Amino acid sequence: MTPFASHPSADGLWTRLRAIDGTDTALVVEAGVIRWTGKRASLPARFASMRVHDGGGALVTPGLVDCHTHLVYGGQRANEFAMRLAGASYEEVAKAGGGIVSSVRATREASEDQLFESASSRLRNLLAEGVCAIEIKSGYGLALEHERKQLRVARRLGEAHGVTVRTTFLGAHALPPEYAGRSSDYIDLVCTQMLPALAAEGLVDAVDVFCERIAFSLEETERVFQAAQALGLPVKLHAEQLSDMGGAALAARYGALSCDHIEHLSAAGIAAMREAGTVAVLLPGAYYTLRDTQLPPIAALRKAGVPMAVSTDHNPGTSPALSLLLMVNMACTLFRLTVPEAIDAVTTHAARALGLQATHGAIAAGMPANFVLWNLQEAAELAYWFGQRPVRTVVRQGRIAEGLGA
Ligand code: DI6
Ligand code: FE
Repeated sequence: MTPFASHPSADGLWTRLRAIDGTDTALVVEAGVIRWTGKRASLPARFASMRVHDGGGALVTPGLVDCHTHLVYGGQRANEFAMRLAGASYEEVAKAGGGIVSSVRATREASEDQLFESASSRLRNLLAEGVCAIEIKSGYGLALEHERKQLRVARRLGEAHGVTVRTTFLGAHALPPEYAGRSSDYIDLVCTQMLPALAAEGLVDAVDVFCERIAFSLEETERVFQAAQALGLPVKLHAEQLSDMGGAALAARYGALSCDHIEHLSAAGIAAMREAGTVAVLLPGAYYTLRDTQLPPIAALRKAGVPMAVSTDHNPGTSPALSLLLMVNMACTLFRLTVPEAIDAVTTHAARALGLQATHGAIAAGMPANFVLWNLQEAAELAYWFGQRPVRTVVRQGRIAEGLGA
């Protein structure tokens, strides 16, 4: 693999670009940072002599942000997909020893290098589509050494591929088999040993819990949030995916960055999220794979002004999705997001769901250069096509990562 640091620098004047609103635009990159952006005609004279990158009229957007993934795991679960096609429900598969726990087995068996290789090949699909920042959760190790292995791989992926990675500790994803019937003891382990140790190693940017009747209760979720808060770590939550547990309101009380899934989110949950400034992360890939019929309360979220993000939720069980653009299409088609909402959902709002709004999800002076040139005429095409790879050029962390011979 070519080291990312040897990719060509994106420094210079990027011109003949079309902004999302259709206006003619240009931008200047210096030392990997966007120094200026605006109409070409108003380019300050001091930039006029810079090396020119001709955009050729391409549409330009901020680099995409995939704000909820479980990218690092061993094996895959196509067999369960087949079981569900033969009639089993997700919960039945989980109860029969499949589900998350089967990925836990495979993840524990895999070496760090094996996990790195398999996750790298998945990550390449996302990067080729313009992803410039990604969240990666643990949660398939469920024991200190294996959660550590997953999070170390996540950090390595960021370095090797030159992509911003935010790691999320999801030790409370499922009950490991050795703790069967001892959920409270496992949560103790998560709070008093796993999380403090991994945080001390600098491996944790945020903390998440799967709050659900097949996973952890509201009370257990709160214990994990308290442990995170004591360490000064932000929280997020897998909330109200299969039932209304009241998780979103709890997460909002802890100032959560985001509540994710939220198909069964209540009016009280929405109000609490609005108060706390918590982002609603919509995951159409899981909704689609599970053939869910309970739509997230989009109209109410919109009315309340809760920012909505969209992500792949890449995971081997409920969303083996490796295309964020496909999720954009699905968020529009299945959830009825408008095109501007769907674009914000994978840029500015997704960045906010990771606490990265100062550096990602927008094209603005002072931000690191993360942007994508698309072979498209208009912004609606980003949501309209599916299965197309319309990327022309990706500039990631100030380097030309894809296209232009990179
Ligand atoms: N919610 C999900 O949809 C995934 N995890 C979670 O907390 C499912 C993960 C899996 O089935 O492996
Ligand atoms: Fe998830």
